[in-house]
Amino acid sequence: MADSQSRATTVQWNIVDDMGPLANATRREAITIDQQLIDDFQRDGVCYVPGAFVEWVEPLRAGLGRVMSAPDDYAFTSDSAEPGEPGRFFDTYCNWQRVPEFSTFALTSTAASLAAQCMQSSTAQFFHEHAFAKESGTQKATPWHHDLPYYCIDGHQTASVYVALDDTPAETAVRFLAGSHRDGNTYVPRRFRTGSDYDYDDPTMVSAPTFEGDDDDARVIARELSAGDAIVFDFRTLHGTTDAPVTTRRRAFSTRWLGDDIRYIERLGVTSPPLDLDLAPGDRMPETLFPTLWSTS
Ligand SMILES: O=C(O)CCC(=O)C(=O)O
Repeated sequence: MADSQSRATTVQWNIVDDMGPLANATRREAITIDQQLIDDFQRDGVCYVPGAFVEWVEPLRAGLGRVMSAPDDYAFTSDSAEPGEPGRFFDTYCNWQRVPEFSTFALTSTAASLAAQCMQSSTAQFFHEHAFAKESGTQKATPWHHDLPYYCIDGHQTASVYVALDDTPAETAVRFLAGSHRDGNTYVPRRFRTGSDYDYDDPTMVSAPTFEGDDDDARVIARELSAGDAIVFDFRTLHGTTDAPVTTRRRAFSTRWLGDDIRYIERLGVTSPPLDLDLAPGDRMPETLFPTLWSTS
């Protein structure tokens, strides 16, 4: 998650009033994954699907490249390496309506089906996309965090489908704390730029732990990735990286999916994205903005 205040202005993210017609006009292929992967996801909060999106690597790189070269033309873009720090740590989200490669991925790839299976949900509703790039030389860690408390939603059936867009050694790949999705804690969102917690005045949240030099911690899962590999993880699973130097550019594209039990919640601080929705706690997220792209019923 980015620090949503790190760029003062942002273009409007929702430029299509109703995504329903596009969702209805497109078809998504199914993927059937081994029960073992679903068991991994349910137990650890994360599973790995090698080679799942190889054909999407080039288009997604192209889309991300345009956003990176003109960030002011896109919504919610951040550079989290401070001036003077080596490399570049860029992220951007909610641009799927502006970047055809991103919307085509959401609307036609197997990601919706993959997410639904991992969540064990009869539906997968698209929430948004989030893309990341660390350039060679970057030493900025991704701070340990989990995603759910950044969002105005709550529930148990969530999945991010994270596609590696470059071959990435385990040392600099995103890593996960196995089982943390079930630890019962809600962790205060953290700024990517400073690693500091948001100023949330929510007594139900606690500060996330960090895992420095975590290679000896058996609970930490970190794997080498090839471009096109997918990681699927629960919004509640703690994840982050060390500050090991990135030796070759590593980019990733993540889509966020909501399952059957997900409902709107009001948070006691700014959310990411900072949505301005006319909803009451307990409402379903509106289909016009967040279309259901997978349904087994
Ligand atoms: O790739 C990374 O370092 C961070 C990824 C992340 O935080 C996410 O997808 O939620």
